[in-house]
Amino acid sequence: MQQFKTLKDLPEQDYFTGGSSACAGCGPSMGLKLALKVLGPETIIVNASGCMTLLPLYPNTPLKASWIHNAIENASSTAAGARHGLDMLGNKDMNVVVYAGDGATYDIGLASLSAVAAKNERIIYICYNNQSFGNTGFQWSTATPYGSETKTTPRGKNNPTGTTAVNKDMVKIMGAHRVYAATASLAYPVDFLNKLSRAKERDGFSYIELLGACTAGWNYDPRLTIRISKLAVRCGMWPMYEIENGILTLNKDFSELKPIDEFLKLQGRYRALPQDGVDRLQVLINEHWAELKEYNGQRYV
Ligand SMILES: Cc1ncc(C[n+]2csc(CCOP(=O)(O)OP(=O)(O)O)c2C)c(N)n1
Ligand code: SF4
Ligand SMILES: [Mg+2]
Repeated sequence: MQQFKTLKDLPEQDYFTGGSSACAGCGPSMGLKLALKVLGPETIIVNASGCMTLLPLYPNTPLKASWIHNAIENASSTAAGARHGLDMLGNKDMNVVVYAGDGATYDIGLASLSAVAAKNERIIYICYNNQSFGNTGFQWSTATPYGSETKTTPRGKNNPTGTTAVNKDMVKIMGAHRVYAATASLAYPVDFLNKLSRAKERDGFSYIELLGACTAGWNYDPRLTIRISKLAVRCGMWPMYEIENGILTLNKDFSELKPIDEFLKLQGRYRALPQDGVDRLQVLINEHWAELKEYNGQRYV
């Protein structure tokens, strides 16, 4: 298994080159660029409709790997079909990777994802989570965090909180499918690549969820993508952990979390969140962090 220790170990070769139509500083694009460094050109990327769908538009593509775009509902089923076809041809080496957003993963494509994970198909599923239905104008998804403002959960006189629902715990749900499930961050590329490298070697389904900072939807300066990604981890908004055979391992442990305010204040989607909303969000984060610390190294699901 290919193992990376420092940033210097990251392959120089890029399979995601110039000519992308995504926003400057787009986190999900950076994620795909990194992922292809370890997956390589012998990869079929199965994409569910979302922002990334606009990367390859015939006859142009910034990608040096194969790409299948399909409906939001069924990226997982398409990937399973591709895997079976390759297996029948005796091609075990080609990677089949789903690259889908949170709306496609948590919401519209959840049924097919669950079925394919339950069958433990040999697929790597990467959910790039920008915490909204981004491509259609930043609407609420079940991955949207409490207190964040979206087009369909706007702040107003009657609802100063914006999003009042608490986001779904998708990594736990996938861990409960008894597959490999992990979080990843653009601020920790070595960890992300090692998780992918491991997933590549596994004889079964792997689910990796990457926090995909979204400059347009989260409303921040594009230069801050990595800083915001790092703060998400340090503030406990995006804990780094993995679940394998139901056992939880915390990959980045901190004796103390930074206050969530440090993450919030850089983004327009939290502007005007009242203090009681910030406090409630901090409680939710602390509870989740305490749960992860408690189960670290033990059966979690
Ligand atoms: C069944 C269905 N409903 C709605 C749409 C319209 N649609 C296209 S992209 C998109 C957003 C998908 O959100 P997400 O999966 O989070 O990806 P992102 O746009 O954030 O990259 C939606 C709703 C669609 N293509 N199919
Ligand atoms: S809207 Fe967000 S996810 Fe979509 S291309 Fe722009 S930065 Fe990337
Ligand atoms: Mg999204």
